Amino acid sequence: MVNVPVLRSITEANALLADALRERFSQQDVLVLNIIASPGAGKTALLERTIESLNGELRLSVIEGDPTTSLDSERILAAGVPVVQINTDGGCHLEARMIQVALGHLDVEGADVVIIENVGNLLCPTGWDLGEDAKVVVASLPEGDDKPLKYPMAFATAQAVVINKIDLEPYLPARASVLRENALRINPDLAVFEISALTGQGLDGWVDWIREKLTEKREAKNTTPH
Ligand SMILES: Nc1nc2c(ncn2[C@@H]2O[C@H](COP(=O)(O)OP(=O)(O)OP(=O)(O)O)[C@@H](O)[C@H]2O)c(=O)[nH]1
Ligand SMILES: [Mg+2]
Ligand SMILES: [Zn+2]
Repeated sequence: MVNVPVLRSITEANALLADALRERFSQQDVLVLNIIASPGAGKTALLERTIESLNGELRLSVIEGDPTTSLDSERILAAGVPVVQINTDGGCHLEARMIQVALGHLDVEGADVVIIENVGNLLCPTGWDLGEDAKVVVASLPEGDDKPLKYPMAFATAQAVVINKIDLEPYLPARASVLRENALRINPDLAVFEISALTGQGLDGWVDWIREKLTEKREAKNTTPH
C-alpha cells in the first residue's frame, strides 16, 4: 500500500509550512518576531519606535497584517523600512502561507530582523505558527490589567510582553504592576517591558531584548554542527 501523508487539519498544514519557513529564516540568519495584540494596543506605534531606535544599526523589514487598508504599511514606509502589506480580506489572523507569499516581495536575505504585525486580535493569531522565533504580546493599559487572565493563550505562548501606554497610567484604574504580575502568573518565563510608544519611555529594554535575541540565534547556529 502506498503511504500517503495525511494532514489532519488546516492548522497541521500550517505548522508544517511554518517549520519550513523557520528553517529558511535560520539559513538566512534572520530573527523573526510575531507581534500579537488586540486592535489599537499600539503594535504599529511600537514598530515605529523600534525602527527609530534600531534602523541604521540593524536591517529591519516588516510584514503588516490587516483585514483591510495599507494604512499601517504607509506608516512603516514613512519610518524608512521595507514593508509588505497582507490584507486578509476580513480574516482575523495571519497564516504561514500568507507569510510565504509576502516573502516573495521582501529581501529577507538582506535583513537582520523581520517583524510581523499580526491582525489586531488577542485570540486566534496565537494558534497560527508563522515560523517566527518568538511571539510578542503588546498589552496596553487602557485595555485593563486583567487581560492575561482572560486571554491566557496569547501570554502562555509568547516570549515577551510589551505593556504599552504607560503614559496613561495616572488616568486609569489599571496598573502596569498588576498587568505584569498577571502576565507572569500565566507564564513566569516572559520578558516584560513597560513602555510608552508615544513618549519613548522604556524603549531601551525592549530594543536590547531584540539585540539579544538576534545574537542568541546567531550564536546558537554557529555552535550547532551542520
Ligand atoms: N497615549 C498613548 N497612545 C498610544 C501609545 N501607543 C499607541 N498609541 C495610540 O493608540 C492608537 C493605536 O495605535 P496603533 O499603533 O495604530 O495600534 P495598533 O495595535 O497597530 O492598531 P491596529 O493595527 O489597528 O490593530 C493610536 O491613536 C496611537 O497614537 C502610547 O504609548 N500612549
Ligand atoms: Mg497597526
Ligand atoms: Zn482568526
